[in-house]
Amino acid sequence: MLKPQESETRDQRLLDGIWSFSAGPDIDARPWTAPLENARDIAVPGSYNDQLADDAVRMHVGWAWYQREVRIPASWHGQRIAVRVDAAAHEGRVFVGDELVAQHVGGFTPFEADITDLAQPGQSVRLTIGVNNLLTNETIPPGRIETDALGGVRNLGRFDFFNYAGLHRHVRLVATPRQRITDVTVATTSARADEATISYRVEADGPVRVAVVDADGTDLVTAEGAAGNIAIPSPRLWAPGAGELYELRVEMLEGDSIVDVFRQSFGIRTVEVRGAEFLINGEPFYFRGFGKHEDSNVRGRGHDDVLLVHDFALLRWTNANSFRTSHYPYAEEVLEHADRAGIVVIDETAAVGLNLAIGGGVHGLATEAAFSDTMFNDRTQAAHAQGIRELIARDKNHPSVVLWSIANEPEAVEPAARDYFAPLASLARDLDPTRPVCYVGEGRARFDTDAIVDLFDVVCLNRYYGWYVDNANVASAEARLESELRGWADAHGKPIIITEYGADTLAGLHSVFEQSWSEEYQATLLDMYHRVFDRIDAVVGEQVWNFADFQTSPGIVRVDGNKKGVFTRDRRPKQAAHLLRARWSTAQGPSGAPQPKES
Ligand code: GCB
Repeated sequence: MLKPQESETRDQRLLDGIWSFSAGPDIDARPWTAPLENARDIAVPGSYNDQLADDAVRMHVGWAWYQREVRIPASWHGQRIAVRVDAAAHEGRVFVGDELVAQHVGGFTPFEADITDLAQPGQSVRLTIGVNNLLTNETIPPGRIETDALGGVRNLGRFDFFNYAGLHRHVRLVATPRQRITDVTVATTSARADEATISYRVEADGPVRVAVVDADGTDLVTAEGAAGNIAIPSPRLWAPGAGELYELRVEMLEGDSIVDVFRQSFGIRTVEVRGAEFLINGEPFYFRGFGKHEDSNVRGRGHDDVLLVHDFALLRWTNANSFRTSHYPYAEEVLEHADRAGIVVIDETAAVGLNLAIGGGVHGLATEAAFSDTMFNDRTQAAHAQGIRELIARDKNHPSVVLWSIANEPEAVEPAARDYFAPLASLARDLDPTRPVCYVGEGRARFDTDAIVDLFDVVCLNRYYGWYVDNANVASAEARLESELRGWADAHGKPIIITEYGADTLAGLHSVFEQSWSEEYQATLLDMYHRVFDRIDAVVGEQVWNFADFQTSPGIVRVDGNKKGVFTRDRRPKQAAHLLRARWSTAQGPSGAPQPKES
C-alpha cells in the first residue's frame, strides 16, 4: 500500500491532535452513531493506556473509541477521498457518520477507507475509529485472557512487552485522483560501480511513464510502461552508513495529460547470503546494533518524531549500524529515517509468542503442543500469512531493509512447527525474491533440535547465557555460549546473527562483584559475548537486547518493565553504552565491515 504523499495531483491532512475518547462500550452498543458519551480528551498518535491517570483505561480490554469532526477541504472536489489509518492496535474499524467504511485486523500495518461517496468537499463528517486490543490464539501476535475473582478480564500477550493499544501512528485524510497509481515496486537487479540495473513495476488505472531522479532533482533516465528494467550509469550505491537515495517519479497519463504523479524513493544496493557471509553490495556486512521497541514514557507505543530523531542520534553515538524491528513492523517514518541514515534494518512481523514454553524469559513451561487445532492453528497461520503479505507490501521499497524476520522465538522443536512454517517461509520468498528470510530462535531450539532452521537463509539466535542460564557466572556462560555457537557454525554453515543477548540492569546499581543487575555486570557480560563472537567466523552480527528499557505487563519477574536496555527508558546511557561505543568504533569503513577476528 502506497504511503500518502503530496504531489501535483495528491494531497493529505494529518488528523493528529486531540480526539474524544472512550474506553468501551462494546461494539454492540453502536457508540459511533452519536457523539461519544462520557468522552475524555486523548492525543493521537499515542497509546491510550498511559495518557490518563486511570487504571481502568490502562488495563482496558476490548473496544475503545476515538471520535472527531473532520472538515473535507473544498479544494478536493472531484478527488478520491480516503481515511488512512497508519496503525490501529490490534483491530480497527472506521465509521463515517453511522456507516462502517473499513475494518482491519493487525495492529502494526496501515489500512484505508474510501469515503468519497460520504464526504462532500467543504463539509464536515463525524469520524469514529474503534480499536480493539483483544489478542487470542488466532491473532498475530497471539494473546490470552485471564479472568479474576470478580469476573474482570485481563488480556495478556504471550510476549514480554506491555500490550499497548490505540491509534499509535498518524491518521490521515487523503486526496488522490479517482483514476490513479495504486502500487510501485522498485528493486535492484545488479549494482556495479560503473552501472546498476533496477527493475520497476507499477500498478495504475492507466498508462504510465517513469523517470529516475537523483538527489539533486535531475532526471537521469526515463522509461515508458508499467514495468521494465532501467540501467543507471555511475550509480551512487546505498550502503550501510551512506543513505544514498533516488526517486522513481511515476506519472499516469490520459492522452497527453498527466493525471497522477507519485514519487517513490529507493536505494540501489544488493543483498546476498553466500556461504556463511551476509553481503551488501557484494561486501561482507557485520550487524552491530540492537533489538529495539517502539516504547516510551506516557506515549507508550505512540510514534513521536522527536524520539525517532533522538533514537537514531543515539544509534550513531554508539556506532551502531543496524537494528531489528523487534517484535512488529515499526512506523513507516522509522524506515524512511533508516533509509536516509544508512542504518540497516531486520524487519520483523508481529509474530511473537507462538511458543508455550517461554514466559517472562523463563523456559520449559510447556504443558501442551503449541501447534494444534486448539492452540496455534490454521487460522493463526492464515493471520500470520496476512501479516507477512502486509509487511512486505508496505516495506518492500526500503533499501535499509535487508532481511525479513517472519517470527520471534516461535516453538521450533515440535515437528508440527515445520508444517506451520514451511508455507510461510515460501510465501515470504515468493513475495520478495530479493531479500533473505529468517526466523529468530530461542534457546530450546539448538543446532541439533531446531526443526525449521533449514527453511531460512540466516541463523538468528537470541541467547541469554549469563542471565536466564548461569546468572552471575560469566565464565560458565562463556563456555556454554562458545560451544553452542560452534555447533551452529559446524552444523549449518550459514551466517549467524545474535539477535538478542543481554542482562537486566538497574541504572545506578554498581558493584565490584560479578553481581547481576549491576551496570558493571551488563558491561562484563556483553564484553564476554563479544570475545566469543570474535572467535567464530560464522557470526556476522551482534544486536544487543535491548536498545532501551521498556514497559512490560505487571508481574513478578519485571520491575516497572524490562531493564535490559543499554539506555534507560528516558534514553540515558548505562555503563554498557560506553563499552559498545568503543567496540563498534573500531569497525572498518562505512560499510560496517566485520571486526577483525582473532584466530
Ligand atoms: C527474549 C524475547 C524478548 C524478551 C527478552 C527478555 O528472548 O525475544 O522479547 O524481552 O527475551 O528480556 O527476556
